Amino acid sequence: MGKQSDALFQRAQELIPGGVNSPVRAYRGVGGTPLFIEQAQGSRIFDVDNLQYIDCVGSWGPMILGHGHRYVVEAVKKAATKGFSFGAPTAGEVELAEMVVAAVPSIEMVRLVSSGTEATMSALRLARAATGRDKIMKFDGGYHGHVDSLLVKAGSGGATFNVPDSAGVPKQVAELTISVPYNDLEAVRAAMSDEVAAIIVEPVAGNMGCVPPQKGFLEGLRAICDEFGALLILDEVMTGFRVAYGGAQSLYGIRPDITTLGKVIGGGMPIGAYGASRELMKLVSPLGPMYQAGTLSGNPVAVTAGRATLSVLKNSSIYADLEERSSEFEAGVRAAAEKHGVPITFNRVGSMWTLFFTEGPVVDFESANRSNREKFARFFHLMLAEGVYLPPSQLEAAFFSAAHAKKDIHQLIERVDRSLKKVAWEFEK
Ligand code: KE4
Repeated sequence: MGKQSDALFQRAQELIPGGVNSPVRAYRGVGGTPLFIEQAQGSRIFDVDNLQYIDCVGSWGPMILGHGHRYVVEAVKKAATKGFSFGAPTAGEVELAEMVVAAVPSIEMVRLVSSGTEATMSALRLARAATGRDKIMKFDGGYHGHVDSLLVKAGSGGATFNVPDSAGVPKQVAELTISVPYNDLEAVRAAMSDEVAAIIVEPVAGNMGCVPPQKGFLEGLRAICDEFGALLILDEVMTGFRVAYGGAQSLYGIRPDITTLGKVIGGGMPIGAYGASRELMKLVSPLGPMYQAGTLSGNPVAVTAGRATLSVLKNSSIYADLEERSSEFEAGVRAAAEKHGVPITFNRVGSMWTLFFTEGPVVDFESANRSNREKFARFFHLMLAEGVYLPPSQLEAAFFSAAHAKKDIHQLIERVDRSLKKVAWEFEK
């Protein structure tokens, strides 16, 4: 794409596996050289060759306000001058905890960590400590971070690279994880037992592409967990404060036992969190026997970014605006696909969405995998050339932010139209 990105990628590949610090960034799912990003502002991202793109990745979810939101930047600048890290409690952590507890009714107590992976890893340990059971149930194509127990039939990069079961996970550990198809309550019931400590689920799947829960699915998981004495973990790292201020659980009216959070609550800085009832969280050290710790947990600068982000989101019209613009975009994409005769499925919840190159419906990992990845890869590069930065994998969700103005949406629809016209010409003739 650009000379500087090419040169940097050459250097990076000598020093960092795949030249990236997270696999999906390497464009293995779409081919070509990843863009190296120099800066971003609002809905736009700029690469090191100073080429500009409308950003539909938003750092994989965190940047719901758009890049460089003035209030957040000023708050972080101020916090940084007071000190980066103390390894001691700070008032900001109490305030962020109060905001999370106030926003998510199922959370009475919360522990801050530094990534979504740490959050889900801790949530599993808490569920096992609380139930005394070892088995975990997850869903094919579900991705919950790179936790050993959860790198079984994993989505996101695992699925993109066709390595859903990671090397290096001991067989004895992997055998404790049961994975069944998403949206399939019969399969859950058939695989369920009183050895299962918890079912962990993305309440809206985002790591096999965006796959919403079918009617009754989440309610069914709640009932099955209650019947078998297992805990329900809603992994809201992606959906928390994204699909609604109270997360997917507030949207669908589901009360989990444990919730994991990340991304938006850090506003782009490294934060994760897990929360539950007071009774469950009293098991967590130093109160109880379940150990979890972190040098930078509750980092004051990261926490400031999160607090500032949530305070802008709270009581704002942002979610309504995101819904309106995202649905306008969806209508435009559907019309363009229809006009050019390209079979697609468009799944969306709020401002998280995926355009699948398959007739659909896409309701689980198997149907998501029926997508034509070659078409997606071509579409990805056509859109990149049009100045649109999409997630470099068919099996990832895309995101809009509050900074995506109506004009951005209109430009995006025009660019999708031109790109789908070319895809039609190249694949559908
Ligand atoms: P992190 O450890 O990457 O902060 O969070 C892991 C995680 C947990 N749960 C859900 C539902 C997630 O979506 C994620 C991370 N999402 C991916 C995007 N598919 C992060 C992008 C990446 O791996 O580079």
